[in-house]
Amino acid sequence: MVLTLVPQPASVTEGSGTLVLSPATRIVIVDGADAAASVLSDVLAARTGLRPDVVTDPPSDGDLVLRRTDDDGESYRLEIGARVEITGSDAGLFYGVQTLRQLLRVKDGVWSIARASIVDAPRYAYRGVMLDVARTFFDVATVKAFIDRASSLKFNHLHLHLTDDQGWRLHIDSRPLLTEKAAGTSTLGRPGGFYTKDDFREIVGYAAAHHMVVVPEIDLPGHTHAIGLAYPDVVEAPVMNDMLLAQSESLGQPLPVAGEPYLGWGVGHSSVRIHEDATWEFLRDVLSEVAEIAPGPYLHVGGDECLGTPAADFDAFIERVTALTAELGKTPVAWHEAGSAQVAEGTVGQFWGSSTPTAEHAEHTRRFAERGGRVILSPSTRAYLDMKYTADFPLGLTWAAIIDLESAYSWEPEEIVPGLDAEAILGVEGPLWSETIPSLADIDQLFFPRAAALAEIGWSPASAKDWASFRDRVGGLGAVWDAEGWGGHRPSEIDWSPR
Ligand code: TNX
Repeated sequence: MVLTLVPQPASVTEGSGTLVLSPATRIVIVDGADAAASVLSDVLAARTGLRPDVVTDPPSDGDLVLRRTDDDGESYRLEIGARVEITGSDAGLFYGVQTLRQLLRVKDGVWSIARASIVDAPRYAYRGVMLDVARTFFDVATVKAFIDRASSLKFNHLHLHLTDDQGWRLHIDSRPLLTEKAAGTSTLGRPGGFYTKDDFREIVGYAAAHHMVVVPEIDLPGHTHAIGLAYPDVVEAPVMNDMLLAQSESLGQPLPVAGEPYLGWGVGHSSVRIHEDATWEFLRDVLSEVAEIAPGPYLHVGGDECLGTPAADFDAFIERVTALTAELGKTPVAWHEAGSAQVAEGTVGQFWGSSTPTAEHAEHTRRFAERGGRVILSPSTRAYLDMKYTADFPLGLTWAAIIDLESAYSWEPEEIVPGLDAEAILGVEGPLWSETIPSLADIDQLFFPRAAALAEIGWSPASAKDWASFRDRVGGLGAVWDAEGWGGHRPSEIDWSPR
C-alpha cells in the first residue's frame, strides 16, 4: 500500500495493518497540546463525522495522543500502531495532524489509518504561497479557504499582494482615500473590495492558527496606478514609451489613463514620484501602519517591473524604501530586480526569473546574499501557480511557460541561481497572480495539484525527490482533496484512483 503523503516526510517506515477509528476513539493531550487537539478534532469531525472526546487521562490503546514539546521547531514524530502518538512543538503537532489527515481512509463506513512510523522535519524555513488580491479581490472567507489548503501542504508563509495598478486592498487610517477611491474595481471590471483592519487581523489570526505567517506586500515604486485615484500628487502620469506601447499591443491590453481605474493587465507603466517629499510622507504613513498590523518579521515592498523608471531613480528609491522598512522594525523583502540597488542590509530577495536565469537576474539575486540577506526562489517557469498546465487550459497565463505537473516538480532550488550559496536560500514560494481567476474554484484549479509539487520541493529532503514516487502519492491524494471539498485540476497523466 502506498502512503499517499505529500510532501514526502524525511523518514517513513511502513507498518502492517491499520488502526481503526470508532466512536470510542479519544484524543489525549499531554503537556498542553490543546491547540493541536482542536485542529485534529475539527479535521476528524469534517472528514469522518467522529468528534472524539478530548481528555488529559493516561493514554491507552486506540487513543490519538498529542504530546507537546517545548521548542519552536517544525519537526514532529508520528507513530501509528496500537494507538496514534504525535510528538512535537505546536507547529510540529500541527504538521503531524496534517500528515495524519492524508492517511485517513474509509471502507464500508469504517475509518482507519495505515500503521507507520514517521520522523519528519522541513528542508527550508520559508515555504510560501502568494495570493494576488489586487488584480482580483478575494474576500476574507476565500483567503481563509486558501490558508486551509496551503497549510495542509505544510506551507508556512502567506504572501498577500495587497496593492497593484488595479486596486488597493488594505484600509490605511491615515490615508483613508486609498480604500474609499482606489479599491472599487478589479481586473476586467470584476468586483473590487478591500480589507478593513479588523478583516486583516482576522486573516493574520487565522493564518497563525494554521502556522502561517502573513507577508504583506505594498508593491512599489511601480504597480501604483491605483494610488493616483486617491492621492494624485504621489504618482507620476502613466509612463509611455515604445517598449510599453509595444507591450500593451502584444498583450492586447488597454493603456492606463490618469485618474481612471485601470481594468487591463498590462504592467510597468506606473510609478510613485520618487523624489518628492509628499511621496515619502505617504510611504511612511502607509508602511508604518502595515508594519503595525502585520506581526510577522517581513514587509514586502515590491520592486518589480518598473519598466518606465530610469535605473538611477529606481535604485535610489529601493535604497530608501528598504532602509525605511528596516527602520520600522521589519525585514524588507523585494523582487529580485531590487538587487540592482544598495538594498538595506539583510533585505530578502525574491527571485522570479526563469529556471535558467539571465546573467543580470542572477547577479541581482546574488546581491541580496552579498548584503547579508537571503533569497526566496519563485522561478516563474516552474513555481508560478498562475501559468497554464497546457496550452489550451482555460485559466492562467503563458508568458513564463506552460507548466505541467512534472515540470512544476522537477527542479532543484540549489541549481537555479548560479553562484548563490545554498545557505543563502531561505526557501521557495509559489505566486498565484489573479488576472485570470475570478473565484475560489479557479484558485483551486491552478493550485491543485501543482502546489503539492512545490510543497515537496520546499519541505522534503533533496534525496527524497522522485517523480515516479510523487506521481503515485499525489494521485492517491486526489480522493483526499475531494473528501475535503477542495476542487482542483486532475491532469490525465496521473492515476487519480483512490488507494
Ligand atoms: C509578472 S512576476 C508580475 C505580475 C503579473 C504576473 C502575471 C512579477 C514580480 N510581476 O505583475 O501579475 O507577471 O503572471
